Amino acid sequence: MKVKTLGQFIIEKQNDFPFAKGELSRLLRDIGIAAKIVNREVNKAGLVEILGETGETNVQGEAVKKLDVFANDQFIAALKAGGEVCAIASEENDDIIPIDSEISKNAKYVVAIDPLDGSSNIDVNVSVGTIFSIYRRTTLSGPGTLEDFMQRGTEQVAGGYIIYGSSCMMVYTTGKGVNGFTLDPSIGEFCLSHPNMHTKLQGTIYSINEGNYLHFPDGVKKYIKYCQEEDKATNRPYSSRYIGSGVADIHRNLINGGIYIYPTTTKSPKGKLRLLYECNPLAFIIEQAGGKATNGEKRIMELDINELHQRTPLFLGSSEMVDKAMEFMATYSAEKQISQ
Ligand code: P6P
Repeated sequence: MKVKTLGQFIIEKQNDFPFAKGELSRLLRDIGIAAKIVNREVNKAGLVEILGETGETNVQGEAVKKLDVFANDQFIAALKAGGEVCAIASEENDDIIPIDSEISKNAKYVVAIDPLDGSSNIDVNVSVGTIFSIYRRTTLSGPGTLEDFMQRGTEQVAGGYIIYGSSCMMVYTTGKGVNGFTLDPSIGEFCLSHPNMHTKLQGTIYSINEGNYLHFPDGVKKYIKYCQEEDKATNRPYSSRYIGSGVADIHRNLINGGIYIYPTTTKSPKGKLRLLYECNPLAFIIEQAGGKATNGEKRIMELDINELHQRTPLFLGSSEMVDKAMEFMATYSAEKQISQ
């Protein structure tokens, strides 16, 4: 099969956007460059100098791993150097990073990013990922502001993730389907390997941290029991697969079918995953691939956002599985839902 690189694909698809003058193309290319640099270090994570913790904690109160900091620095540097964004929001930074440079003075976009999701898995060699979301700025000029990020997921220009696993893949959408690119280290290029990705309407995998079972909403408890029932006609019991790295679980479910659920728990009464730079981009991708993403009641991409690190429950994956989980939530947990 003729190899098509990410760069060639982006230029080819640029015609999907008649008014595009190449800024988004360059922005996606900048993200790809940072991803290759991060992948190189993730692959060397077994070496002492970048393992272990910095001793700091991030805004989420989580121990920050050196590779977290490295990945954050790489994406911020690449986005600043590319000149296409006027501000960045990162899981690793309490506040937004306004960009006020000569080359970015006409920047039209802002990027929200989780530079290394699942980083607690770094030291045990489990796949980790980067998740990113791109919006058009809503403010008129100058460095971007918090307001530029307070947009619903439906306003996203692009959403994507990079998974640093058995191979390094970049998967993204600009609203015209989902495409996956695998890094070919021999040429240092992401090459189109999964064109026009679609998830199955129905899968047989459910991904959830059942250690929190006691504190799940009743609807989630009932759905888990439904997944575990014997019923050949509906291929149950399903398989439970939970890696603890959301990008890895969601990527597997995107390809094989399945549902990922991170509901409310006592430790995370509003859910654990963040709306801006995890749930919205992942929801954009899964919807474009024929799946669904809700907070247990409402479509993720229609939730109002009013704080940078806002959390939400997440039910994401094959549409018939999300529908079934929603049925149980409506029947058993409606009154407890965090409605927005
Ligand atoms: P728990 C990683 O921290 C993350 O945000 C997701 O990638 C992952 O699925 C989840 O949290 C793991 O959380 O509480 O099950 O360890």
